[in-house]
This record gives sequence, C-alpha cells and structure tokens, in this order.
Amino acid sequence: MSHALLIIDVQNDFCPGGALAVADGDDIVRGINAIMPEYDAVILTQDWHPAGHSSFATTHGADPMTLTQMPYGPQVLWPDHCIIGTNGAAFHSDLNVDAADMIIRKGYNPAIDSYSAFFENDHSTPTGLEGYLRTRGIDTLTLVGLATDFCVNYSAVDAAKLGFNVTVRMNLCRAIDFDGSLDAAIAGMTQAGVSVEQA
Ligand code: VGL
Ligand code: ZN
Repeated sequence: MSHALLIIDVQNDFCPGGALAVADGDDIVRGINAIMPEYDAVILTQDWHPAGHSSFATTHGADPMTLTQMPYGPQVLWPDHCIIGTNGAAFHSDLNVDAADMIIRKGYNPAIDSYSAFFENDHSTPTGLEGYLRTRGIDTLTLVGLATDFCVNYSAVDAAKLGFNVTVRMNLCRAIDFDGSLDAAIAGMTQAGVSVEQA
C-alpha cells in the first residue's frame, strides 16, 4: 500500500485577500506542511485558468456566484481567479512546495472548468493524475486543501469512484460554503465512500 497526500489548490486567490478568498484559507498551510513527511508521495494541484475562462462571471457579463448552463451541465460563475502566471495563481508563500513530487494543473481548457484533480467538469476529460498515481503504485489518498466543497470534494469523489482508498482531513481544509454547498459536499463524499475525518 502506497499512500499519497493530495494537496488541493493552496493558492493565493483562495486565501484571505485573494480574488476568490475562502475564509481562513491560509490557516491550514502550517498543518499541511507538518504532515507531508508522513506520506510516500506529496502531490499539489494548481487551479490554472487562462484570462477570459468560461467559468468567470465577467466572461458572460454575469454576476459572480450565479449559475449558468454549460454543455456539460450547470456551472457556478466565479470571480476571475487563478489566472495563469499571476500572483493569485501562485501557491501560498508558506506552503512547502519543494516537498512536492508532482504538481498537476487544471482548468487550463478555456471552455471547461475543472474542479477535480482527475477529470474536467465534463466528468470525462482526464487530467492524467490517475495514470500518474497508478504507475507509481499509489492506492491510498489523503486529501487536504481548498476549497472543501468544490475542488476537494470533486477530487475526493472522483478518486473514490476510480477505486482509490480516500480520506479527507477536514481540519486541513476550508470551505466556500455557498448555498448549502458544504453540507452537500459532506453528504456526497460520504455517499461515495470517502472517509471524512474531522481531525
Ligand atoms: C475552486 C472554484 C473555482 C477550488 C477552483 O479550488 O475549490 N473553486 N475554482
Ligand atoms: Zn477555478
């Protein structure tokens, strides 16, 4: 059994002061650094959008945090965030990025958002992470990071569906909690067989 720590989107735009700030998003950074040595592999994800991305409200002349219909289903429209090469897209400066074996970027396709580290929001276009994990013999994943109810949730559910043993450590995640999204995420992850640990 080989066990990876999958650290989701600990980036400036999801921390206080950022474009899509998650309350206390920066509180988890020290705790994440502290557990990195416990794992066989450390993998970071990085939300990585081109300017004018289809998940941005400005692209549609709409208000942020409203819903639109995409060919692949409903999509929340976000404030512009994590634009390729900007400081907002950079990892939090205290995150121990040097400890990572792998950094996987997602959301670079202008027409499709990608919450999950495994598949774009069409639920079919792979990011390549599954192949990376399988070829390294990794069968067990612990997820932490931002945001609990979006990218952590989607990544955890996809990982469980793919057959990995998945735990989410909630004390090292922070949520957007928009319109009941946190409760729905906890229910969805539990339903998918993810072990949702409070500590
Ligand atoms: C995320 C919304 C948009 C996340 C990324 O990392 O949870 N949420 N892009
Ligand atoms: Zn995004």
